[in-house]
Amino acid sequence: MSGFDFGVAAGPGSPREIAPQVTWLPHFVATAPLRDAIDRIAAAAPFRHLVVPRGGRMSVAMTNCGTWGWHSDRRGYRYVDVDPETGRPWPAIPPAFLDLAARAAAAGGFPGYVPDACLVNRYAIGAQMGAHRDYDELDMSQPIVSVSIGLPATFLWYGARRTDPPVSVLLEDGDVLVWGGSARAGYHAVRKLKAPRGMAPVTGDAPLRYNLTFRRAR
Ligand code: MD3
Ligand code: FE
Repeated sequence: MSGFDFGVAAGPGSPREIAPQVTWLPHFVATAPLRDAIDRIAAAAPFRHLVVPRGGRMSVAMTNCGTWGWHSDRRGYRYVDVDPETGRPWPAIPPAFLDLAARAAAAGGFPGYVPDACLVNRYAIGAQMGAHRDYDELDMSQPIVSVSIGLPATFLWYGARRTDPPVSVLLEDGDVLVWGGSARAGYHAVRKLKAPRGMAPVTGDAPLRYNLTFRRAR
């Protein structure tokens, strides 16, 4: 099935190139402040399940912050500067997010990163993202920075062909991935989110995973 497995967590502060120009930064950031910021974003631009052009509803709920927000409906995929749900511009990217994205991009070999879009994905138990490529952005030389928050999920990296055996990475709370260059147009997917087991829900936290995906859309 998988070409390689990186299921065992590396220690914090040990960047690892899991494929050419795909850098994994395990436990790069403390996520409690990020969760609070996500709650504020969602208060202004609620999470919603977008419809894909063929009519299906995505299992992942999404919202955005930034000048541009990713949107999908029957007409296609695109970036929009007004939230079609609220009729208002998307909330601004919080300064702490911009700082995090720039520090992570630099650690992955892309200094001077200034994203103008941040897609916020929310996975409940059972949600998944099928194999796809992201190419709605104008300048594909700009990297993407992804920040995982909450429950762990298995991320699959296929690379140039979706039929190749994927590299599998268990993304945990605080992990960051940076993609650029040759990896920017690669196929990737997220496996169906599993319910946590073996521990009582003492924290009162909802069983969710969030992913911040920073992009340069324009
Ligand atoms: C590699 N999100 O929103 S983030 C997405 O965990 C998406 O929610 C996943 O794929 C998630 O499009 C994975 C990592 C990611 C995002 C965009 C990429 C990896 C990428 C674009 C090109 C190459
Ligand atoms: Fe993607």
